[in-house]
Amino acid sequence: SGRRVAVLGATGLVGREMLYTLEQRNFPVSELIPLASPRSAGKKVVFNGEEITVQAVGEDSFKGVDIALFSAGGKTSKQWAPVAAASGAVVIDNSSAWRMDPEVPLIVPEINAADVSMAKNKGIIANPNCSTIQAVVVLYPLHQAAGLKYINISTYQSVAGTGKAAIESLRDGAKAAIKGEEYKDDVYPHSIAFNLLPHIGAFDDEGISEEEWKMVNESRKIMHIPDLRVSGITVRVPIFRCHGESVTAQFERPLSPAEAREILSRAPGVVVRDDPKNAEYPLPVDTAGKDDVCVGRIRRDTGLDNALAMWVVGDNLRKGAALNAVQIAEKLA
Ligand code: A2P
Ligand code: 11C
Repeated sequence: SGRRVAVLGATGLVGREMLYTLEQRNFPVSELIPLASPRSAGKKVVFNGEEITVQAVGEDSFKGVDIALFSAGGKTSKQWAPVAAASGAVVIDNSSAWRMDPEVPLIVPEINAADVSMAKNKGIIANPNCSTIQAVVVLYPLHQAAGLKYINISTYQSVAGTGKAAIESLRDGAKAAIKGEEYKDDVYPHSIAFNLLPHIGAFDDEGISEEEWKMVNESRKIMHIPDLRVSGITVRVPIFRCHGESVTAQFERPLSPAEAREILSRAPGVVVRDDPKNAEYPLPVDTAGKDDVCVGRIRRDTGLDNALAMWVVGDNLRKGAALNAVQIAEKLA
């Protein structure tokens, strides 16, 4: 027994993390089929101690596949998810291509696992954006207690969210900057080393970025709060892995920091680290490689009624991508 699992994008940062997560959680895999672009055909990946050859994705790649995990970008997903679904596979797609399709469920298992039944229409389940996932995992239990009215989020996002090429950009850009040399970044519009880029995804005519719209639309869809007010800014920062978020949340009813801490200490997928006087708060270096989203600095918002402010750090490749996708697969299996 076990499932035939294809991973499209198996050579990428998230794809590799998907293989590792399947292994680590003992997902019942009878056959693993690593897929990528023709550039990677013939490369090897290691899964459960076995070397497996990467294949270029094609029309026949999904024959007999039960579950197809996709993380190869939106365009690739638009092209291949319908092919995989027509072959009988359930696609769990990490790109933004299908998330807002009303026939496609957008799942964070701790919040809306029941929505997977919607997948019967298209055979596609969408995995949310990394920065959305880590915010809603923390916000939803507080919503259940006090009713969310408004959220404002500023993100501090690592280069891992951009993919493997961006890891080199940060490393090479930092080396060049330390030597005082010019560096021409070919991933970002400016060098990311020792810099902050308030620019994630393309801007619309109002000057709002794609990543900022994902925070708005995906949060509403996952938590089933269609009229939730959401604002913020998304920023790329020069760290390799994990996203940080400054989150302000206003509620219908009063909620004290102590109550929020208590609720979050029982919330699935969340760990509270909140003793600022002893310099204890969520840090990317501690959260990298961890499953749980870490929240701390929980405090009264000094400007709004019935509002809390907090600091949230999550591993964007794990809960933000691969782990959440594998948790969805576990719900199916
Ligand atoms: P490849 O390594 O062959 O380019 P990352 O997000 O870390 O940059 O990784 C992106 C992943 O998506 C890689 O596995 C990459 O494969 C894959 N990919 C990118 N474009 C395509 C495509 N057109 N068809 C199939 N896989 C693709
Ligand atoms: C980033 N959040 O950190 C993006 C990466 O919609 O899945 C993921 C883009 C997406 O750049």
